[in-house]
Amino acid sequence: MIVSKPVLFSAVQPSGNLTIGNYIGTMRHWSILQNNYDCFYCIADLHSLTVQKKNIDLKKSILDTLSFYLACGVDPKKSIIFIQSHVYQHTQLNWVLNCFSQFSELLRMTQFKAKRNIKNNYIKKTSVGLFNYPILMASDILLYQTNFVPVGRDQKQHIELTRDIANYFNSIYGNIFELPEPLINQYGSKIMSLLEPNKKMSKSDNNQNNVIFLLDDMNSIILKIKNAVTDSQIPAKIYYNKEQKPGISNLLEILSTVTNKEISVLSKELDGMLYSEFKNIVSDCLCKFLFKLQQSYYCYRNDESYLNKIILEGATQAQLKSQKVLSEVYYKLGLVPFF
Ligand code: AQP
Repeated sequence: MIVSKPVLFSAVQPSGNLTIGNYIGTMRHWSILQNNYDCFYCIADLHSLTVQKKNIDLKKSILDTLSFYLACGVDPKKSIIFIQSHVYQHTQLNWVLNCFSQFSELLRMTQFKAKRNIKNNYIKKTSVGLFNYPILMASDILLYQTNFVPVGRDQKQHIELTRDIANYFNSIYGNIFELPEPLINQYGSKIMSLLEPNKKMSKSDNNQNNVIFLLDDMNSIILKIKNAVTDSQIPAKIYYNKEQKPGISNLLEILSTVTNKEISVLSKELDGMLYSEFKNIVSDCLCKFLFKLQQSYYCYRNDESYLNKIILEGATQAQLKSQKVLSEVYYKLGLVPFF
């Protein structure tokens, strides 16, 4: 008897250079998860159109993102890796789900409220796409009968919305969609900006010193960590408490990921150290970790024919899987099948 594995879907928008936040919040888990789940790893290129940025080479950014997926250990023999715009079913289901989503619910989305206020690096307009992108995200997830979605904490509300939309559709047409659950880790699910540790670290931050990019050179990493905001507690103490010590806690979460050590273990090891000594350890470990990741990244990035092969195979497999669900949805809606 073949026992099917639970389905897992995850995606990153190629909306700029990937950050250590994207890695810690989601991508670091992907290689392990692919052993126990049927994984769909999507490059959400259509999502990155929602906020139009100056100076972004989308094609390059898509291939960069794919190369990082591979460098993080995603294996195309175990997982389906694809580009969202290559699987037309996403935008087709998107339209249907638009018609089953509540305007008032979308108005509550905190990411929309936050992003519409960011101006400097963007063309100063709020697109309809930015407003309804959570519905495209719901389509991405529901098309594969997804059970689990590993995400950073900022995306939790969008998964709840996805469940609401699926529930509403199911209540009318029967149990068509699986209801997805978010997978959110206790630590690292919201890596904060280095200079403003109360704000999420984001690829599109105007201040690059707020962000560790996965492709940062070693000198920049050392400088950025050295300048990271901590606190003025006397005597200085290194321990984890996100409310009282957001800067130190953020650095601890980063250190924990790159050393693969529990925060409780690190707190004991670092007890009594000066903040400057602690920062040296963080930048040293981070540099070693990112240097290795970057080496692997460049091996893939320099082989575009291999990347194109993966893109083609991934799209073919994802189209096959998603068409089944889309056809069922169209059938339930009473649309005439196209032969
Ligand atoms: N700072 C973060 N800490 C933990 N997880 C994070 N994620 C993003 N930033 C952090 C998670 O990474 C996944 C992919 O994110 P995305 O690129 O699709 O969208 P985003 O959340 O809008 O990411 P950014 O970096 O903030 O991009 P921009 O600046 O373009 O909006 C998601 O699971 C996300 O939670």
